[in-house]
Amino acid sequence: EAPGTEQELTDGFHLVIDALKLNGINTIYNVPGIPITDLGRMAQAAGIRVISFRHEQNAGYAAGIAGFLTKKPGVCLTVSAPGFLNGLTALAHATTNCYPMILISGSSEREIVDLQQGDYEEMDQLAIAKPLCKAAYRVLHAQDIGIGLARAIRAAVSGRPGGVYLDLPAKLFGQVMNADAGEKSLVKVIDAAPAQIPSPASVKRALDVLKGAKRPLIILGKGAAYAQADEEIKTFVEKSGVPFLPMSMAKGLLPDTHPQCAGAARSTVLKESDVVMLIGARLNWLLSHGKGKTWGEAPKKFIQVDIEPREMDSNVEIVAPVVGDIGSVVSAFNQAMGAGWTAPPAEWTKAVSTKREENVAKMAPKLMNNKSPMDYHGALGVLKNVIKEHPDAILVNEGANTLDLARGVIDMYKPRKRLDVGTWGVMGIGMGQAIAAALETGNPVLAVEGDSAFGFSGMEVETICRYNLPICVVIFNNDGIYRGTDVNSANSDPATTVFVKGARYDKMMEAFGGVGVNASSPDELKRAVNEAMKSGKPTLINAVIDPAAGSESGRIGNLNPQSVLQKK
Ligand code: OXT
Ligand code: ADP
Ligand code: MG
Repeated sequence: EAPGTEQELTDGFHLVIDALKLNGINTIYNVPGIPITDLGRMAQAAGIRVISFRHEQNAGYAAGIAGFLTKKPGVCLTVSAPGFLNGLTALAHATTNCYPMILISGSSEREIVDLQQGDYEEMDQLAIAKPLCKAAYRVLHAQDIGIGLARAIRAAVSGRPGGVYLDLPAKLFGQVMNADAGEKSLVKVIDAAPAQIPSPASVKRALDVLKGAKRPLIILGKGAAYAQADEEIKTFVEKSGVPFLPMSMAKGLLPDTHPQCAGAARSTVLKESDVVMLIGARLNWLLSHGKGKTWGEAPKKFIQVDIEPREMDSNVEIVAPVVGDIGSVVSAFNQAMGAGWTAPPAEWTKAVSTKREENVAKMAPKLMNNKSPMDYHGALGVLKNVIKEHPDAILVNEGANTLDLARGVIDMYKPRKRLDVGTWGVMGIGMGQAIAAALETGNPVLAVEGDSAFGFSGMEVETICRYNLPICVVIFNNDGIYRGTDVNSANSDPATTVFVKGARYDKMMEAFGGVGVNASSPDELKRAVNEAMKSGKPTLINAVIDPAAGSESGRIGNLNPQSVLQKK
């Protein structure tokens, strides 16, 4: 070959990395291995943050919550078959929760997989992923990498956000092409999540229904938190004068201490309201499907704001559906309301605030108790003050009693600061979400974890130490699931819901160089958490909770099926 005629080349590895960077994706959550080890190395060398986890499910939960926090798809990268399946739970979770996420998985060669000839980690991953996510694509040729990633990004963030699977067979990475042609093949996605403007008629209809209400209620869901339309939402709620009820991950959109917040009067407002406006919240099990005892006798009219048209009438009739993105819809509300909006009847707003003050006052003394071992309220009283003093800290929360009681006790003050188990009530989101929250926001993280919940992702404390993240994990250690007191009288096996008594989870953190503390009283807990917030060092506090303090399934014990044969 004559000098000067050599072609500059690129390959599949570099095209994937260039395509990610072109679209502003600067973090990958992964577990390395064949065939994606070098992809991770090269991505890191190219300036992408590649965060390596100990299990793909945790990397996937990290990617999903990164999507929720940033409105950009969080990317999880896994190896074939088993790694893919480990990541798939998180992809399905992201889809269920409407978080934008892309699971990129290496895969085996099509020729062998399709003839089922037993390739290394053989599996028809695309077919398996398809029913569990919003969209699934495979790229077979290097020149299609740009388009493939563009489709994945757009599918993840446009309309109702969700999880997307992108299948990259091992052979693709080594495919070579001309570098210029490669660069030209990349696609920068323009306006990936276009504004979806509501029809003026739907806006008017919704406001007319709200205006006619005697006992109106606004329910804010995690879609409203996701939308990042914080100012518009605050303006709308305050202008309307309507009491608002935040779903758990919408807490803090307006402070829980806001005079219109009805969080502490939940059952009252659900029962007594006559018009309910849902903003980015679904009438699923968490809202008792919009009917039954929870919603009381009085007839209800529902207004629903959602980007997904098919969400309307999913459980009950929606008299005023408003389809659009929450930012556009709520600004349209604000404009259409004008100056002449009258607040709801004082009788109603007064009744709500009275109920709320009653409930808050009833809880207050419990939060001050100084028992040792602690009960939930004694321990949570301490953590409530920590968040009050550090309103920018992100609270990650999972468990049963640990989840339900922390949700009620710990007030949130700012949007998107409470991250929890979401729509499925899944255990295992803890460490993955804590890691992504710390990395994506730079804020300190307080992870409040049931001892069972923590076990699903506990090995990631090594990851927390490795990246030296400002995460303080508090384990509510009551020796088991719901309680540590169950006894099996049939044989010498422990009861199914109990763990080793008096376990010392703090030692796990010490094993990797972090700070471990055993706290058996509220005072000890307070000292340890304050120290962690001050130092920013990876910390794990084993908070010793009375094993008898919890109740079966926390606040949702009613969902357990009962055997008629069971002897009492
Ligand atoms: O109005 P009323 O009077 O009703 O009062 C309400 C509020 O007004 C009031 N309130 C307040 N009062 C005073 N002050 C303030 N600030 C205040 N705020 C509120 O309090 C009450 C209650 O309010 P709340 O909470 O808003 O209302 P409520 O009625 O509870 O709301 C209903 C729901 C449904 C919206 C709510 O309960 C909710 O969001 N629930 C989510 C529940 C959930 O998702 N749970 C997790 C799943 S449980 C189970 O499945 C578990 N597993 C199985 C498993 C899972 N999940 N995943 C996987 C992968 N494998 C297995 C397991 C293994 S939990 C679990 C482990 C459990 O053990 P741990 O050791 O981890 O945890 P511990 O239990 O601690 O041992
Ligand atoms: P929660 O559990 O807090 O009640 P859900 O996850 O049930 O919340 O509901 C979130 C809803 O928000 C979904 O129906 C989703 O389609 C919707 N949503 C998400 N993002 C937006 C957005 N930007 N604009 C409008 N609706 C949105
Ligand atoms: Mg427990």
